[in-house]
Amino acid sequence: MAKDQDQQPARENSGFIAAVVLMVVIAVGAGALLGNRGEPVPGTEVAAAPGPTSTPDAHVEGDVDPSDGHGASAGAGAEEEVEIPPQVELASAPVEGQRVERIEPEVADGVKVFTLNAEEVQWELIPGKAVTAWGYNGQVPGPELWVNEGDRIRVNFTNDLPVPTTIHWHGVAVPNEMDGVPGVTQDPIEPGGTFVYEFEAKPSGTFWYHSHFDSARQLDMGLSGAFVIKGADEPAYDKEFVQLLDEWIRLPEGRNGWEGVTHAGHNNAEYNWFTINGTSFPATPNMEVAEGDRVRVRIINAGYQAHPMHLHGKRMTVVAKDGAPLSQPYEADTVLVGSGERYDFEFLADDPGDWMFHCHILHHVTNDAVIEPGGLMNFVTYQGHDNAYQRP
Ligand SMILES: [Cu+2]
Repeated sequence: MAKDQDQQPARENSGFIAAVVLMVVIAVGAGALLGNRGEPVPGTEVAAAPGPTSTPDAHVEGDVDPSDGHGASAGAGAEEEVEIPPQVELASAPVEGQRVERIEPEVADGVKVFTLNAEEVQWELIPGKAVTAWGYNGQVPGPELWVNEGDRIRVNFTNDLPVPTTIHWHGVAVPNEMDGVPGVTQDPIEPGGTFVYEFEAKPSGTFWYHSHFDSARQLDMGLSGAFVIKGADEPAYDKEFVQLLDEWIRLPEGRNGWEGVTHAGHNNAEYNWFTINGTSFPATPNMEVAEGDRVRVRIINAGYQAHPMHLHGKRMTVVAKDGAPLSQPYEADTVLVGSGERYDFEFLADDPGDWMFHCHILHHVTNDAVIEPGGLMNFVTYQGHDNAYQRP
């Protein structure tokens, strides 16, 4: 359309009208197709097929295989035929046998002892879509570590990666020699090597741990995890959830965008998968609450892009930034979480329903740029609640 206008500036207005008419035709057509249980109609050509959560400017171009491959590699001159995006399915579709979980420490002489290793794993972003990743204890991100303020913590770490690494305790008031900066506070931990991190857990708040060696690459390969220090004066919550955000470049055959490239060869603009706690919608676990619950959600942005996280149906009460309690909590329905930042919010579960929680950069709720809904999305769901809406 824009091309035609460039070539025929005198017909700009009629071109615009034609564009509007075409968009209406497409929208009506897509609506009719979605009414047909959202199933693709064989042989139907649809240039733009907005699903229930689509944005007006959502579009798919070229011959993009939505089941695999890199969205940016659309072939020139290919047929414009794409599948209708599926409707939002409420139920999370977790990857079998793969979950990011808290691990409990052993307690020895009053010290809480965690055992961590770093290793390469094949990690499924949604069922069947694995990417080569580096994780802790076979999890991507690493397991959640929850401790109490003032606890003595020891982490026995083994490096099972083919490259050196270290662990940095982001935001935690550790002794300098526990800060994990290679060449400054410790030697890099070589492949097969070990290191013992030991410190007092302080202050309270939402923190995270991550590699600090070749960190642009190693964080992006998945080497991060949540580290929560509970304060004694925190309110009692019925439910608490960590939402750790990250982005991935997944190439065909599940190769990671970092494989075989230097830093100069890596393009931060090419992220095509977006994850909460290591998985993309619909594999993201929902936040299941009961009516009357007081709920705290701890958002950690372990990626390199900012994510405006939006909760449907009510305002979040933001109570902490980077682990620090806010002297004046504030209300918001969208919270912009920059790289490395943490925001904690709470809410009272007083409106039974299925409430979407998602990034509002809507490219980030796609998987490989062509399957919407996906990416940074899940739901606050209520135990025992029957949604009034029944899917056709
Ligand atoms: Cu985002």
